[in-house]
Amino acid sequence: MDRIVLHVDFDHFFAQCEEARRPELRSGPVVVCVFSDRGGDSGAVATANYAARKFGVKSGIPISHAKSRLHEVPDAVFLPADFAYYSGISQEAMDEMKGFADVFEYVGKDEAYMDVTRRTGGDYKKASYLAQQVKNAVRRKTRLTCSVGVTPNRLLSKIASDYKKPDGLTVVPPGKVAEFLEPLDIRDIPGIGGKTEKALAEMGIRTVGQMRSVDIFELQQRFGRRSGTHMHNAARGIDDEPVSEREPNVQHSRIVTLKRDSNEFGFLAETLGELCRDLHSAVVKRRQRFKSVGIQLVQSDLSQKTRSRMLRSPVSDLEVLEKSSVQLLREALRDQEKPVRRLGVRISELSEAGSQGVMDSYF
Ligand code: DCP
Ligand code: CA
Ligand code: CA
Repeated sequence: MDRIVLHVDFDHFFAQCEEARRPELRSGPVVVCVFSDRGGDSGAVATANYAARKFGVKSGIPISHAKSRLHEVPDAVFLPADFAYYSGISQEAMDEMKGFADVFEYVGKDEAYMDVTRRTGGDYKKASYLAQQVKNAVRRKTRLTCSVGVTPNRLLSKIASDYKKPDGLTVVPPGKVAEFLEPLDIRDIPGIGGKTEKALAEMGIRTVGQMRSVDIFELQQRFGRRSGTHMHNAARGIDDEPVSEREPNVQHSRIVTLKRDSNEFGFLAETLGELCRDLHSAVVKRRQRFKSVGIQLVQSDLSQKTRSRMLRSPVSDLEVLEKSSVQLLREALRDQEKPVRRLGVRISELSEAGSQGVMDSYF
């Protein structure tokens, strides 16, 4: 049976949440800003609606640039990000979506993968009807539009959900994969960044179709074994990674804005230590253990970098938390160019500390 995977991504998420509670904003440019606590217009744009994007306003640019780009537009509004409100909307939407999936994988506040193979019997007609139902349900509940990709795997669905935005529905059955990928820009493949794009351009490669014609050994030689293989497979739409059950909120985290932007290991490690101690006290209070540790770096343009690792067994020790997160920080900083603005630590795969503790120490 053909596998069918949906990727759902909400359109201009933060901005659309703002439009949902103030529909009169819909007609003009809306820019959602994360003001830094350094005062004035310092800070970056989290996202903007499509009316604002027409003026070149997009995620990551400084707020001051956005303001000057929209200088002549009288009805443009700049709003501070209201994360708690967006989380609430996200949760409502995700709860609706879950009911339509065999396996539901929460990826982040505005996106999720859904395996629907079993309930559609591998039938793409049924799957595209189901995807439309998902869109309708999300819209009815939250007034939000989303874009959906329906394809044989995660990679292709991620590309497909981005293919037609906003309010898109892109269905690519197995027989149409090559035709769909051929003309796409290599930047449409998740994981291909500016550096790789430049190197490929030097080889005369701009489209996925062109990349497909490059020998796998040449790709591996130029980009390393892992990336080369990924590029080779991506150009053919190959991705065997299963959708795996994952729900939001089975984690605890702490995040702070640093006193100054920095990519100095010592300074960041010190802050991370404080975050770990704070986080750890919450775990102790709830008598929990964790099996996964992750860190999050928000860079000066608000782009994010995350690293995580699975521990051998669930623990509740502060030492393990500190040691693993500092190790992850070291890894994350290895090729770090931009300064870091916010730093966070997260634990997940939580379990109760009480019940199993004795068994574990016994074994
Ligand atoms: N975000 C952010 N800073 C960034 C990128 C994103 O704060 N540099 C936040 C705001 C976005 C949300 O994450 O609304 C989701 O990011 P997406 O990349 O999915 O972008 P949008 O949903 O805003 O737009 P699109 O319609 O292109 O998906
Ligand atoms: Ca989105
Ligand atoms: Ca997204």
